[in-house]
Amino acid sequence: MKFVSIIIGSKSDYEVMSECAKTLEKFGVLHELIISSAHRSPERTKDYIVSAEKKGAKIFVAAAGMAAHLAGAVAATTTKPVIGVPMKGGAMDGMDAMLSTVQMPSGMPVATVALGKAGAVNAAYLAMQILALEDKDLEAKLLEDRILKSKKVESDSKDIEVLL
Ligand code: RP5
Repeated sequence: MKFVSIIIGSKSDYEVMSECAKTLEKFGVLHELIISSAHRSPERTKDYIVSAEKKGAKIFVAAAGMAAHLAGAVAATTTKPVIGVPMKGGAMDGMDAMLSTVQMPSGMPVATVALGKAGAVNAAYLAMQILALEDKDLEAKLLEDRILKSKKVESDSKDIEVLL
């Protein structure tokens, strides 16, 4: 069983990160989601990653805010791809989380996506694009999704466009 593992640093990250889970569900991609923190529950985080890999986790999505070390801690524990989602909030409204997530040392990558809901959704898409390298059905679904997006741009424009 292959699946995407989503780890969120706090219950307060759930509303945003449920968008990641919903996007995976829309494409029929299995996922797990747990709360575990790099700071508040480091042992739980490490134990979960080891057990998730044994069960078939192919990609990890890690979301945290403020001094966001969760994605980096996940990357330290696995060689599977890690996608980091910085959460908005706190005194710096996510700038701290974005820099903490993206600025990994050489050789320890975290593919960092945008802050907030756009990042949550893009984490799901990026995870699926990686899985689609070896899954033709999923690749076809992603291509169909691109076509629908392109058609929506055209129909939205038709409603309001002004052309000479
Ligand atoms: C981070 O601190 C969490 O990922 C969350 O985004 C932020 C605030 O956590 P709570 O105080 O709301 O639990 O570790």
